[in-house]
Amino acid sequence: MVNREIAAIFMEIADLLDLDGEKFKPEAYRRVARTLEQLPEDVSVLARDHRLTEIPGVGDALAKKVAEFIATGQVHYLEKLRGMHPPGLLAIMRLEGVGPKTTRRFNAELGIENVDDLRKALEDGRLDGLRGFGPKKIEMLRKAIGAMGGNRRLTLPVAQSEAEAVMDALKKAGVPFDRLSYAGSLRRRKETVGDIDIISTSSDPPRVTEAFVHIPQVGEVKLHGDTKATIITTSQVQVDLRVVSPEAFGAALQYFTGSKDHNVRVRTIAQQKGIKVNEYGVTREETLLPTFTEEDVYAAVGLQYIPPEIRENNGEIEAALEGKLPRLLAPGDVKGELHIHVNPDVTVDDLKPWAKALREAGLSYGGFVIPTDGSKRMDWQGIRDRLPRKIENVGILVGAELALESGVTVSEVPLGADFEILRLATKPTSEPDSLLALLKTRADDGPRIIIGHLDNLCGTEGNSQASSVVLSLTELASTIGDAKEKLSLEVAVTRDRVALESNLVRQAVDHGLSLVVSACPETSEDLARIGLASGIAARGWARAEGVLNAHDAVFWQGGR
Ligand code: DGT
Ligand code: CA
Ligand code: CA
Repeated sequence: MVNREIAAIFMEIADLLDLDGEKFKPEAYRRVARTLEQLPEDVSVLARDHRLTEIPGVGDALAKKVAEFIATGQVHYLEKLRGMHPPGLLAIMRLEGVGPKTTRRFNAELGIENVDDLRKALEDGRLDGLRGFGPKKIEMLRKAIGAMGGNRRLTLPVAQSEAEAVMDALKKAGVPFDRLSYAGSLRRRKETVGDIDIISTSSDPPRVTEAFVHIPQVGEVKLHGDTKATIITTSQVQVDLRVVSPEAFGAALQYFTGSKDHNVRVRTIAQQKGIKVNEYGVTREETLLPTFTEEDVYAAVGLQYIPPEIRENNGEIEAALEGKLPRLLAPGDVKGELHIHVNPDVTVDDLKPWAKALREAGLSYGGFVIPTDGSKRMDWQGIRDRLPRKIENVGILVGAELALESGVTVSEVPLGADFEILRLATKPTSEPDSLLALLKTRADDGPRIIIGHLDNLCGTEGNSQASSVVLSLTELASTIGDAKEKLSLEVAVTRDRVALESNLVRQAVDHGLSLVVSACPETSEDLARIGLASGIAARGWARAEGVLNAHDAVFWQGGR
């Protein structure tokens, strides 16, 4: 769905118009952008049916731009606006406490074109004499720049969409390469990512790096060589690119996927066998062996293939040496999404576009969840009976979502719903014991329970923040006993965050608790994030067997 892409374009147009000092236009673009982000319908369908102007806030002029993007993948107006300003100015304008006016002044009075220029001007004291720039304002600026540079890490979903955008741009640049993959912590599906690493193969590496430093996302070029390059994008994300020959792709991908600790172990094991492993390949008896794939690397060292998600030197090497690695959950194992929010008055027509999107995402059922605060009795059976069990072969489940904001006094169980999501939104004020008792009662009497937002409650056992830990997974698993068969923990990746960290996932897996992986989608496009959620689960060594929505719905739905 292109809605999100067009929304991003309108947001950028709004920012650029702000920079021009336009008064009302920017807000008009932003409003439409927000509408587009929430719109359940695909705008390309609306464009085809000449219904674009039915979107609130969209007149002929905006409709034309939407249609232009759908037809050409570009909006000329945006290109024109971009051409009128140095590309680094937007990043300055987005700094805390800096608006369009100040940005224009930096540019006009001091010739500042990007954040780096601004940093230097601060260091040189060139801002000190500037009208309206007292020590307080300068300190604020220093902080804002400090917060964006250096140790800022991205969350996994944000890094993934940055990487996809960069790789798409590179593909569109029309240079000769055949393989293109991200590596590093992003490929390991780490919850936070420092920088993005990309590996590609080509018969003409300099042409690839040349194209790379000219993609539209480039804010700054840090390094530009024949086989490697580093850019900082306009949204301040570092991207490293390496170009290697096809017969070195496996070794390079393995090396740059890391982790460093994992690589050190692999190399040591290789050395003991008289084999050398590095980013250029595998060398045995002075001969460089081709490694077209990572499988070639692990096979040469005598290790079972190890999936990227668990390459952390956390037991995976030992298991692989013995050939005892479990088959971990893969994105293709997931059969349903169980966390799609709807209103209590949801109709079949509301569900139809979702059924289509689920099918197109390769899923066979969807869980439609109605949030409640437990204060009002809801006719769950009535809602269930009102909606079909299937729409064109896609299973329709109805879920009740209860947010336990404070205290755990809710006794009502949502009989009639297919499942319940208990969102432990904030730390309950009551004791862990009563929370466990509540879970047990609900698991005994009600439908299957999925616990969301567990991070607020649990911590890694023995960690330094133990005082903030309300309950441990060990306690949870042992206290609820057999009821744990009807309880699953949600591993969710939303637009900007990961809701159950993989170290907790691994504890849950060790305790025999089952999981649910979810993208918490707001639009059909968001369903792609299930791949990230399943990556986090795999990082916690989850197998398909232990993931509820990697099973057909009938497997677990009947048991209430
Ligand atoms: P990040 O970016 O901080 O989230 O973490 P990574 O793991 O992506 O780290 P990065 O980008 O510094 O390097 C990518 C991979 O390259 C890393 O996982 C392993 C490999 N690598 C980088 N530097 C070294 C090194 O000094 N020794 C070894 N063995 N591997 C390295
Ligand atoms: Ca990295
Ligand atoms: Ca890197």
